[in-house]
Amino acid sequence: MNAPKQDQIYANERPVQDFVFDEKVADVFADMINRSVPGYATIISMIGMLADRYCTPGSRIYDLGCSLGGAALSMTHHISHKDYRLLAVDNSTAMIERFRAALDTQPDITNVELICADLDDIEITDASVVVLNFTLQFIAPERRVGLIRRIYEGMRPGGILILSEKIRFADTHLNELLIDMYHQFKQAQGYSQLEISQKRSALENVLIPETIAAHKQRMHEAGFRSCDTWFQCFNFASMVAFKEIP
Ligand code: GEK
Repeated sequence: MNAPKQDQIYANERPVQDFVFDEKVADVFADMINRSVPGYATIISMIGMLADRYCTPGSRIYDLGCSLGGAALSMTHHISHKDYRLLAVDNSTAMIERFRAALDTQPDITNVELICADLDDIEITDASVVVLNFTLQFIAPERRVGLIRRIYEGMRPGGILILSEKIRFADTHLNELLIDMYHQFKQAQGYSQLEISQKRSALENVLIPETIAAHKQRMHEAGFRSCDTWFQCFNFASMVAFKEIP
């Protein structure tokens, strides 16, 4: 396989504009997310393992905000049976087109459906596994509770929701420390100070992080009784919530 194209979007000085998932971003996204999210490869692989454990026969699996299909493809590779449908949704045409092209090279995968739509406009039903891998952070905060509720309602009892997010910390000192450590991580991945600061400005109004406590409370309000963090590195975490069997 060819090495992914290197992300140089913020390498040169440019006017501040809100970050969007356009052609330019989609083109370098594999490199961008791997060098920008500590533990991304581990999270992707573990999502596959979790899905294998929880995907029940005849159910649906959702990858919401699928981008190029990292989580979706990991799930298809890990789940030991084929009796499920995977719906991968993203509202970026550029992402869905590239994911579709990648799927076309894997004709043995026949149970994946790609949907180019806003998460507000899709129906969630009969789901045993739902994945929001670094997507909820891009949804306006006031729309988040409605989405988590719809996911809960659309899930089979015994199913799981996996929610990965960039997080913030209530303690100011800890928050600053972990952001700083994150920036050190990005530098170690080859990003310059200019790239780090320009990307940070572009994401300022677009990616709104919350505390783990806020996520847990929202999940609880939506109906999930069991929810906790299964992965964390600096200010990035992944949680799993379980829909109880009555
Ligand atoms: C991965 N999960 O590689 N409706 C649909 N899609 C949306 C919406 C929305 N309202 N808002 C944002 N997106 C992936 C990575 S990236 C995370 C997810 C990141 C989509 C957006 O187009 C983008 O593809 C994705 O959510 C977020 O496992 O870039 O940090």
